[in-house]
Amino acid sequence: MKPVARIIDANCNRAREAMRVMEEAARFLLDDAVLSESIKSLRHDFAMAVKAIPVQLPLYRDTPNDVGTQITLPTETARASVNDVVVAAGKRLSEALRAMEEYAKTLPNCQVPAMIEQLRYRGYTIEQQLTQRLSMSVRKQWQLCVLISESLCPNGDWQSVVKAVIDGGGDCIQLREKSLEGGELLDRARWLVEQCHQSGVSVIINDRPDVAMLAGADGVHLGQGDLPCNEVRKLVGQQLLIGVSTSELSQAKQAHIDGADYCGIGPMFPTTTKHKPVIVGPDYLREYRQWDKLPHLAIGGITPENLPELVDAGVQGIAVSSVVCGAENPSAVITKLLKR
Ligand code: TZP
Ligand code: MG
Repeated sequence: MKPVARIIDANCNRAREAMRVMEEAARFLLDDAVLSESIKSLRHDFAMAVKAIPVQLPLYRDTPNDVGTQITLPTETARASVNDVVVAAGKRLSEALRAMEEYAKTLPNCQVPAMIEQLRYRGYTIEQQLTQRLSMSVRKQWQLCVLISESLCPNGDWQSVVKAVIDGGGDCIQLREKSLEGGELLDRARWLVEQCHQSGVSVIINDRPDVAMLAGADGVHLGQGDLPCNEVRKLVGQQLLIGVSTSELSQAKQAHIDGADYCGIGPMFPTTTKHKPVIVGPDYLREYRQWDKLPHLAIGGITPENLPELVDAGVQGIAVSSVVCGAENPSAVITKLLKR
Protein backbone atom coordinates (compact mmCIF):
# COMPACT_ATOMS: atom_id res chain seq x y z
CA MET A 1 0.00 0.00 0.00
CA LYS A 2 2.65 2.49 1.04
CA PRO A 3 4.42 3.00 -2.33
CA VAL A 4 1.14 3.20 -4.24
CA ALA A 5 -0.26 5.74 -1.77
CA ARG A 6 2.93 7.82 -2.08
CA ILE A 7 2.67 7.76 -5.87
CA ILE A 8 -0.97 8.77 -5.84
CA ASP A 9 -0.31 11.48 -3.27
CA ALA A 10 2.62 12.94 -5.24
CA ASN A 11 0.62 12.98 -8.45
CA CYS A 12 -2.37 14.45 -6.73
CA ASN A 13 -0.22 17.42 -5.70
CA ARG A 14 1.30 17.62 -9.17
CA ALA A 15 -2.10 17.68 -10.85
CA ARG A 16 -3.47 20.30 -8.47
CA GLU A 17 -0.46 22.55 -8.98
CA ALA A 18 -0.63 22.17 -12.75
CA MET A 19 -4.31 23.13 -12.78
CA ARG A 20 -3.55 26.20 -10.68
CA VAL A 21 -0.79 27.29 -13.08
CA MET A 22 -3.22 26.87 -15.99
CA GLU A 23 -6.01 28.70 -14.22
CA GLU A 24 -3.79 31.69 -13.46
CA ALA A 25 -2.93 31.95 -17.18
CA ALA A 26 -6.60 31.92 -18.18
CA ARG A 27 -7.43 34.44 -15.49
CA PHE A 28 -4.54 36.88 -15.53
CA LEU A 29 -2.85 36.45 -18.92
CA LEU A 30 -5.96 36.03 -21.00
CA ASP A 31 -8.64 37.66 -18.81
CA ASP A 32 -10.78 34.77 -20.01
CA ALA A 33 -13.69 34.27 -17.62
CA VAL A 34 -15.10 31.24 -19.44
CA LEU A 35 -11.81 29.34 -19.57
CA SER A 36 -10.97 30.29 -15.96
CA GLU A 37 -14.34 28.92 -14.90
CA SER A 38 -13.82 25.62 -16.72
CA ILE A 39 -10.41 25.10 -15.08
CA LYS A 40 -11.80 26.02 -11.70
CA SER A 41 -14.56 23.47 -12.14
CA LEU A 42 -12.01 20.84 -13.21
CA ARG A 43 -10.07 21.59 -10.02
CA HIS A 44 -13.22 21.25 -7.98
CA ASP A 45 -14.22 17.93 -9.56
CA PHE A 46 -10.67 16.70 -9.09
CA ALA A 47 -10.90 17.46 -5.36
CA MET A 48 -14.14 15.42 -5.24
CA ALA A 49 -12.43 12.49 -6.97
CA VAL A 50 -9.52 12.66 -4.53
CA LYS A 51 -11.97 12.53 -1.62
CA ALA A 52 -13.29 9.26 -3.04
CA ILE A 53 -9.84 7.60 -2.81
CA PRO A 54 -10.16 5.09 0.08
CA VAL A 55 -6.74 5.96 1.51
CA GLN A 56 -5.60 8.83 3.76
CA LEU A 57 -2.99 10.04 1.29
CA PRO A 58 -1.14 12.61 3.47
CA LEU A 59 -0.36 9.89 6.02
CA TYR A 60 1.92 8.27 3.46
CA ARG A 61 3.71 11.46 2.43
CA ASP A 62 7.47 11.40 3.13
CA THR A 63 9.03 14.27 1.22
CA PRO A 64 12.38 14.32 3.14
CA ASN A 65 13.06 10.75 2.01
CA ASP A 66 11.85 11.21 -1.55
CA VAL A 67 14.86 10.35 -3.75
CA GLY A 68 13.36 12.38 -6.62
CA THR A 69 13.40 15.85 -5.04
CA GLN A 70 17.06 16.45 -5.91
CA ILE A 71 16.73 15.43 -9.54
CA THR A 72 16.13 18.50 -11.70
CA LEU A 73 16.61 18.73 -15.47
CA PRO A 74 17.83 21.98 -17.07
CA THR A 75 14.55 22.14 -19.03
CA GLU A 76 12.64 22.48 -15.75
CA THR A 77 14.58 25.46 -14.42
CA ALA A 78 13.99 27.93 -17.26
CA ARG A 79 11.00 28.70 -19.48
CA ALA A 80 11.34 30.69 -22.66
CA SER A 81 7.95 32.36 -22.28
CA VAL A 82 4.75 32.26 -20.30
CA ASN A 83 3.32 30.13 -23.10
CA ASP A 84 5.94 27.50 -22.26
CA VAL A 85 4.91 27.66 -18.61
CA VAL A 86 1.37 26.84 -19.63
CA VAL A 87 2.38 24.12 -22.08
CA ALA A 88 4.52 22.45 -19.39
CA ALA A 89 1.65 22.67 -16.89
CA GLY A 90 -0.73 21.05 -19.38
CA LYS A 91 1.65 18.15 -19.93
CA ARG A 92 2.25 17.80 -16.20
CA LEU A 93 -1.48 17.64 -15.61
CA SER A 94 -2.10 14.82 -18.07
CA GLU A 95 0.92 12.86 -16.82
CA ALA A 96 -0.12 13.23 -13.20
CA LEU A 97 -3.72 12.24 -13.89
CA ARG A 98 -2.60 9.21 -15.90
CA ALA A 99 -0.23 8.10 -13.12
CA MET A 100 -2.98 8.46 -10.51
CA GLU A 101 -5.42 6.58 -12.71
CA GLU A 102 -3.07 3.66 -13.34
CA TYR A 103 -1.89 3.20 -9.75
CA ALA A 104 -5.39 3.67 -8.31
CA LYS A 105 -6.41 0.64 -10.37
CA THR A 106 -4.46 -1.51 -7.90
CA LEU A 107 -6.64 -0.33 -4.98
CA PRO A 108 -9.50 -2.71 -4.22
CA ASN A 109 -13.06 -1.61 -5.05
CA CYS A 110 -11.98 1.81 -6.15
CA GLN A 111 -14.16 3.88 -8.55
CA VAL A 112 -11.55 6.60 -8.73
CA PRO A 113 -9.67 5.50 -11.90
CA ALA A 114 -12.78 6.01 -14.02
CA MET A 115 -13.38 9.44 -12.47
CA ILE A 116 -9.77 10.49 -13.04
CA GLU A 117 -9.92 9.23 -16.62
CA GLN A 118 -12.83 11.60 -17.36
CA LEU A 119 -10.95 14.49 -15.75
CA ARG A 120 -7.93 13.67 -17.89
CA TYR A 121 -10.04 13.99 -21.05
CA ARG A 122 -11.40 17.34 -19.86
CA GLY A 123 -7.83 18.39 -19.12
CA TYR A 124 -6.76 17.62 -22.70
CA THR A 125 -9.45 19.91 -24.09
CA ILE A 126 -8.64 22.70 -21.64
CA GLU A 127 -4.93 22.43 -22.44
CA GLN A 128 -5.75 22.67 -26.14
CA GLN A 129 -8.01 25.71 -25.64
CA LEU A 130 -5.49 27.43 -23.43
CA THR A 131 -2.52 26.94 -25.73
CA GLN A 132 -4.58 27.85 -28.81
CA ARG A 133 -5.79 30.95 -27.07
CA LEU A 134 -2.27 31.91 -26.05
CA SER A 135 -0.81 31.33 -29.48
CA MET A 136 -3.60 32.89 -31.51
CA SER A 137 -3.61 36.53 -32.47
CA VAL A 138 -4.45 37.37 -28.89
CA ARG A 139 -6.70 40.36 -28.50
CA LYS A 140 -5.58 42.78 -31.09
CA GLN A 141 -5.82 46.49 -30.71
CA TRP A 142 -6.47 47.31 -34.35
CA GLN A 143 -5.90 50.85 -35.55
CA LEU A 144 -8.34 51.00 -38.41
CA CYS A 145 -11.20 48.62 -39.12
CA VAL A 146 -13.36 49.25 -42.17
CA LEU A 147 -16.89 47.86 -42.16
CA ILE A 148 -17.68 46.86 -45.73
CA SER A 149 -21.24 46.75 -47.01
CA GLU A 150 -21.90 46.47 -50.71
CA SER A 151 -24.86 48.86 -50.51
CA LEU A 152 -22.61 51.69 -49.29
CA CYS A 153 -20.05 51.31 -52.09
CA PRO A 154 -20.47 53.32 -55.31
CA ASN A 155 -21.81 50.95 -58.01
CA GLY A 156 -21.66 48.20 -55.39
CA ASP A 157 -17.93 47.85 -56.05
CA TRP A 158 -16.99 46.51 -52.62
CA GLN A 159 -13.94 44.64 -53.97
CA SER A 160 -12.19 47.94 -54.77
CA VAL A 161 -12.78 49.10 -51.21
CA VAL A 162 -11.27 45.86 -49.89
CA LYS A 163 -8.23 46.48 -52.06
CA ALA A 164 -7.96 50.09 -50.86
CA VAL A 165 -8.04 49.01 -47.21
CA ILE A 166 -5.41 46.33 -47.71
CA ASP A 167 -3.12 48.56 -49.79
CA GLY A 168 -3.75 51.61 -47.64
CA GLY A 169 -2.70 50.10 -44.33
CA GLY A 170 -6.01 49.28 -42.63
CA ASP A 171 -5.50 46.33 -40.30
CA CYS A 172 -9.03 44.92 -40.08
CA ILE A 173 -12.08 44.50 -42.30
CA GLN A 174 -15.54 43.69 -40.99
CA LEU A 175 -17.93 42.13 -43.46
CA ARG A 176 -21.30 43.66 -42.67
CA GLU A 177 -24.01 42.37 -44.98
CA LYS A 178 -27.46 42.17 -43.47
CA SER A 179 -29.40 40.78 -46.40
CA LEU A 180 -27.11 38.39 -48.29
CA GLU A 181 -28.19 34.77 -48.22
CA GLY A 182 -25.97 32.39 -46.29
CA GLY A 183 -24.32 30.80 -49.30
CA GLU A 184 -23.34 34.05 -50.92
CA LEU A 185 -22.25 35.50 -47.60
CA LEU A 186 -19.98 32.51 -47.01
CA ASP A 187 -18.46 32.81 -50.50
CA ARG A 188 -17.80 36.49 -49.90
CA ALA A 189 -16.32 35.83 -46.46
CA ARG A 190 -13.99 33.17 -47.89
CA TRP A 191 -12.85 35.48 -50.67
CA LEU A 192 -12.21 38.23 -48.14
CA VAL A 193 -10.21 35.95 -45.84
CA GLU A 194 -8.06 34.86 -48.76
CA GLN A 195 -7.34 38.47 -49.80
CA CYS A 196 -6.80 39.80 -46.29
CA HIS A 197 -4.77 37.05 -44.69
CA GLN A 198 -2.11 37.29 -47.40
CA SER A 199 -1.50 40.84 -46.15
CA GLY A 200 -1.92 40.30 -42.41
CA VAL A 201 -5.28 42.08 -42.32
CA SER A 202 -7.84 40.59 -39.92
CA VAL A 203 -11.35 39.64 -40.99
CA ILE A 204 -14.38 39.94 -38.74
CA ILE A 205 -17.84 38.79 -39.76
CA ASN A 206 -20.81 40.78 -38.51
CA ASP A 207 -23.53 38.83 -36.66
CA ARG A 208 -22.64 35.34 -37.95
CA PRO A 209 -20.34 33.06 -35.91
CA ASP A 210 -21.20 30.14 -38.22
CA VAL A 211 -20.04 31.97 -41.32
CA ALA A 212 -16.95 33.27 -39.50
CA MET A 213 -15.96 29.73 -38.47
CA LEU A 214 -16.56 28.21 -41.90
CA ALA A 215 -14.66 30.98 -43.67
CA GLY A 216 -11.67 30.82 -41.32
CA ALA A 217 -12.20 34.45 -40.32
CA ASP A 218 -10.49 35.92 -37.27
CA GLY A 219 -13.62 36.84 -35.44
CA VAL A 220 -17.28 37.68 -35.22
CA HIS A 221 -18.89 40.94 -34.18
CA LEU A 222 -22.03 40.95 -32.06
CA GLY A 223 -24.46 43.77 -31.27
CA GLN A 224 -26.39 43.98 -28.01
CA GLY A 225 -29.41 42.29 -29.60
CA ASP A 226 -27.47 39.55 -31.38
CA LEU A 227 -26.58 36.11 -30.06
CA PRO A 228 -25.13 36.65 -26.56
CA CYS A 229 -21.36 36.67 -26.35
CA ASN A 230 -21.18 33.96 -23.65
CA GLU A 231 -23.32 31.63 -25.80
CA VAL A 232 -21.26 32.28 -28.92
CA ARG A 233 -18.10 31.58 -26.91
CA LYS A 234 -19.51 28.10 -26.12
CA LEU A 235 -20.06 27.58 -29.82
CA VAL A 236 -16.74 28.82 -31.19
CA GLY A 237 -14.40 28.04 -28.29
CA GLN A 238 -11.14 29.89 -28.82
CA GLN A 239 -11.28 29.72 -32.60
CA LEU A 240 -12.71 33.19 -33.04
CA LEU A 241 -12.18 36.57 -31.51
CA ILE A 242 -15.49 38.01 -30.37
CA GLY A 243 -16.29 41.71 -30.51
CA VAL A 244 -19.30 43.25 -28.81
CA SER A 245 -20.92 46.64 -29.52
CA THR A 246 -21.30 48.72 -26.39
CA SER A 247 -22.76 52.15 -25.66
CA GLU A 248 -22.05 52.26 -21.94
CA LEU A 249 -19.49 50.90 -19.53
CA SER A 250 -21.89 48.38 -17.93
CA GLN A 251 -22.20 46.69 -21.35
CA ALA A 252 -18.42 46.64 -21.76
CA LYS A 253 -17.99 45.08 -18.30
CA GLN A 254 -20.59 42.44 -19.16
CA ALA A 255 -18.86 41.73 -22.49
CA HIS A 256 -15.60 41.24 -20.58
CA ILE A 257 -17.24 38.77 -18.18
CA ASP A 258 -18.80 36.98 -21.16
CA GLY A 259 -15.41 36.39 -22.78
CA ALA A 260 -15.33 39.14 -25.42
CA ASP A 261 -11.99 40.05 -27.00
CA TYR A 262 -12.72 43.66 -27.91
CA CYS A 263 -15.50 46.20 -27.63
CA GLY A 264 -17.02 48.41 -30.26
CA ILE A 265 -17.71 51.68 -28.47
CA GLY A 266 -20.10 54.25 -29.81
CA PRO A 267 -21.73 55.85 -31.54
CA MET A 268 -19.17 58.59 -31.26
CA PHE A 269 -20.93 60.92 -33.70
CA PRO A 270 -24.23 60.99 -35.62
CA THR A 271 -24.27 58.30 -38.30
CA THR A 272 -26.55 57.46 -41.15
CA THR A 273 -25.25 53.89 -41.50
CA LYS A 274 -27.30 52.59 -38.61
CA HIS A 275 -30.26 53.97 -36.66
CA LYS A 276 -28.75 55.27 -33.44
CA PRO A 277 -31.01 57.61 -31.45
CA VAL A 278 -28.46 58.23 -28.68
CA ILE A 279 -24.95 59.50 -29.39
CA VAL A 280 -22.64 58.61 -26.52
CA GLY A 281 -19.71 60.56 -27.93
CA PRO A 282 -16.08 60.90 -26.86
CA ASP A 283 -17.14 61.04 -23.17
CA TYR A 284 -17.85 57.31 -23.27
CA LEU A 285 -14.47 56.73 -24.90
CA ARG A 286 -12.78 58.62 -22.02
CA GLU A 287 -14.70 56.56 -19.47
CA TYR A 288 -13.84 53.36 -21.33
CA ARG A 289 -10.14 54.23 -21.38
CA GLN A 290 -10.18 54.66 -17.60
CA TRP A 291 -11.46 51.07 -17.34
CA ASP A 292 -9.65 49.75 -20.41
CA LYS A 293 -9.76 46.01 -19.82
CA LEU A 294 -10.26 45.16 -23.50
CA PRO A 295 -9.07 46.61 -26.81
CA HIS A 296 -11.63 48.90 -28.43
CA LEU A 297 -12.83 50.21 -31.74
CA ALA A 298 -14.56 53.58 -31.53
CA ILE A 299 -17.37 53.69 -34.09
CA GLY A 300 -20.12 55.81 -35.53
CA GLY A 301 -19.87 58.77 -37.87
CA ILE A 302 -16.09 59.05 -37.65
CA THR A 303 -14.40 61.19 -40.31
CA PRO A 304 -10.88 62.57 -40.78
CA GLU A 305 -12.31 65.92 -39.61
CA ASN A 306 -13.75 64.77 -36.27
CA LEU A 307 -11.11 62.14 -35.52
CA PRO A 308 -8.86 64.60 -33.59
CA GLU A 309 -11.62 64.81 -30.93
CA LEU A 310 -11.23 61.07 -30.40
CA VAL A 311 -7.46 61.27 -30.37
CA ASP A 312 -7.81 63.82 -27.56
CA ALA A 313 -9.99 61.33 -25.69
CA GLY A 314 -7.34 58.61 -26.01
CA VAL A 315 -8.63 56.56 -28.93
CA GLN A 316 -6.46 53.60 -29.96
CA GLY A 317 -8.56 52.16 -32.78
CA ILE A 318 -11.50 53.20 -34.94
CA ALA A 319 -14.09 51.47 -37.09
CA VAL A 320 -15.57 53.35 -40.02
CA SER A 321 -17.96 52.49 -42.77
CA SER A 322 -19.62 55.13 -44.94
CA VAL A 323 -16.72 57.56 -44.90
CA VAL A 324 -14.53 54.95 -46.63
CA CYS A 325 -17.04 52.79 -48.53
CA GLY A 326 -18.89 55.81 -49.91
CA ALA A 327 -15.81 57.79 -50.86
CA GLU A 328 -14.86 58.51 -54.44
CA ASN A 329 -11.31 57.74 -53.43
CA PRO A 330 -11.36 55.33 -50.46
CA SER A 331 -7.55 55.12 -50.37
CA ALA A 332 -7.23 58.87 -49.82
CA VAL A 333 -9.65 58.76 -46.89
CA ILE A 334 -7.80 55.81 -45.35
CA THR A 335 -4.51 57.68 -45.62
CA LYS A 336 -6.03 60.75 -43.94
CA LEU A 337 -7.52 58.68 -41.12
CA LEU A 338 -4.25 56.86 -40.46
CA LYS A 339 -2.30 60.13 -40.48
CA ARG A 340 -4.55 61.48 -37.76
N1 TZP B 1 -22.60 50.55 -34.98
C1 TZP B 1 -22.60 51.70 -34.34
S1 TZP B 1 -22.41 53.02 -35.37
C2 TZP B 1 -22.31 52.00 -36.70
C3 TZP B 1 -22.42 50.68 -36.29
C4 TZP B 1 -22.41 49.52 -37.15
C5 TZP B 1 -22.14 52.48 -38.07
C6 TZP B 1 -20.74 52.93 -38.35
O1 TZP B 1 -20.71 53.37 -39.63
P1 TZP B 1 -20.28 54.86 -40.02
O2 TZP B 1 -20.71 54.93 -41.45
O3 TZP B 1 -18.78 54.95 -39.89
O4 TZP B 1 -21.02 55.81 -39.14
MG1 MG C 1 -25.38 42.72 -35.34
